[in-house]
Amino acid sequence: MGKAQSKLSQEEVQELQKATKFDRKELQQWYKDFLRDCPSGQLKREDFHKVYKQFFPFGDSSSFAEYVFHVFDSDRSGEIEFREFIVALSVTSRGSIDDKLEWAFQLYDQDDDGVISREEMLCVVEALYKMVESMVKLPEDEATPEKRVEKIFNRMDKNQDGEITKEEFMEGAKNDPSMYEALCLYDGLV
Ligand SMILES: [Ca+2]
Repeated sequence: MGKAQSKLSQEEVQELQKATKFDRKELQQWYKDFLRDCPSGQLKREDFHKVYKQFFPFGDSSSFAEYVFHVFDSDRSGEIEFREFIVALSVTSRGSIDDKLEWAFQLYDQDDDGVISREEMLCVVEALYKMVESMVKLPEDEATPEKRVEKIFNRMDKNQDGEITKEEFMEGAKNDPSMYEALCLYDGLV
């Protein structure tokens, strides 16, 4: 996106219309709001963390916010540019089930190697629990992060090799609404 100009150019709008489910007017409005909050045109890591703190004042949101930040920051520049912001927002607010699952997969697959290991999932679930546990009542079989990860792996890791591939992830979540709920953490969290 480069320098923060006050409006999106014609080409930028056209390009973002292709990349998102927002129309021209919505894009310009979001851009205006984004610039008001981030005059430099980039959303910084600390500010992203602050937003989570506001929403989850009773828990520790720092680790979870970092995982979500990592997904937003798709070019790994350490800051969220408007394009990254609006593309992620489009997926989380208007995306199809597949879009949302792809997004959730990226959240868990922290090293981007195309599979989710137990450790990766445990890190994200631990971060989630630290953030929300004072606010939600968890069922007995999800009482700890370990239990929840066990439950997810038991259902999704079909060949039991200790890793969940994208196919296993997409299929498992689509065939089991409770898994979809459990995995698409961002519903209301992003
Ligand atoms: Ca970036």
